[in-house]
Amino acid sequence: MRKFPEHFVWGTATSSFQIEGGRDTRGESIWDQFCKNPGKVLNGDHGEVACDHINRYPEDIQLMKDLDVPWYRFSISWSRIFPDGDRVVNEEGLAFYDRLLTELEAKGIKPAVTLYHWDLPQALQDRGGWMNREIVEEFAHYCEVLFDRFGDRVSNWITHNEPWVVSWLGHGSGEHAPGYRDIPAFLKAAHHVLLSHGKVVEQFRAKQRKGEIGITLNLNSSYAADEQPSSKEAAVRWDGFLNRWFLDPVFKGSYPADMLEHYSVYTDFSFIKEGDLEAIAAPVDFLGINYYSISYLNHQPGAWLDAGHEGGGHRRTAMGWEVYAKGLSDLLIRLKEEYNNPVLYVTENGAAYDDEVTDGKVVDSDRIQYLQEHLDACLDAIEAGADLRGYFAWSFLDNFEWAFGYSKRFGLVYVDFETQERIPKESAKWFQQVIQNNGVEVQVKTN
Ligand code: IFM
Repeated sequence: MRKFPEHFVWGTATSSFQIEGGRDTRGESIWDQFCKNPGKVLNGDHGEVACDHINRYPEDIQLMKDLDVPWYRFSISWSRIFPDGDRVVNEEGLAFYDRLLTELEAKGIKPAVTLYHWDLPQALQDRGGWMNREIVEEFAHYCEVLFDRFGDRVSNWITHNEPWVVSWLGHGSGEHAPGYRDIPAFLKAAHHVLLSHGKVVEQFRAKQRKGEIGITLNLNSSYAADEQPSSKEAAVRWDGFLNRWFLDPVFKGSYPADMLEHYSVYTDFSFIKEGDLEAIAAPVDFLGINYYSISYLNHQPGAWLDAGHEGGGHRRTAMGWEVYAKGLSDLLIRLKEEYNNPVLYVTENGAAYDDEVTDGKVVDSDRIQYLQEHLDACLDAIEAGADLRGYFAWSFLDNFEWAFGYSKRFGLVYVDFETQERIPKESAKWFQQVIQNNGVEVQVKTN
């Protein structure tokens, strides 16, 4: 068995829109709207009920407790706190998170709270959402309300979950809410998301708030598909698009020069104002990393960034994502080397598979293998000096997987969406052993 360092943080993660439901007790969010657009979400699925966590949270937290999970990462729904996107607070919304925190405290489970996991109030979208610079002040105000209310009970705050997804999938490719397909909008939205992060960190420090604050980025390792110099260049561009465009401003206070040049055909960057980059680079206490898969690139003229995708020959999850755990250790080591050895948490890692219930059990060996290999990769990175302090499995429950609706199951706990029955999968019991041992049995590496 390979052991993790003492005090390593173990947890599971979820997000508000994906599990809460309770649509009638919050304002409309951009995802409620998006789900209504025919063809945007598989099977016309929506988040009105989801896992009904709004009502079932005591049962869910008891399950977490039974599985010995010491930390829980969840997000707060902005539209539950400010239903109309103005500054009129919904006390009932705050009361829900108050009850959730009380329940967690009663079970000895520590909270890590994400402030934005994609469910923007529709009323703010109607004012331009992340494309309108005013959103920065709105986000800062929303966060202040939460810090004031819960700051003595939450020690770990994450400003944003996956700015690349918010900006690119939401504004560039249009696969996510609000569904724009507009490159300048992508760049503007990305900047405002990053700026809002920086402003919130600045004010967290200025008010000398207790606890730690950071940001979660979805990062991957981008490799050249072959030895061609043009493939290597494509991999560098893809890395710039997915990773460096977000890492560099947060850790270096600048956008990467090569990407500024690539993007200059789309925008004059006039949305970047004096002082913005200093604000974005406000020192964070940690970087959260959501890691799932890798990319292999070659030169493909006409494709986005002239980058074509090749398979790497690895096995795939139900999302079609290739499983390559070494991509995670490569990434963690690279962050140590190129970004001044930041404190790191894997805030999401996991896999969707086509789980089935047989005789009341879900035997999800593929997921166990996925998790085992990625935990092994975490240990490789720690041995190589990466300052990795914790790991949160995605997800605690099967849930609403965005454009894929309820068709993709990432949970350690199976959810029957008809009856809302919860069944811990074999992977949940396996993860419990990992937590209890603070270590993982190592198998032969298959990649
Ligand atoms: O379900 C999502 C989550 O909301 C953000 N990170 C990736 C997960 C799997 O796609």
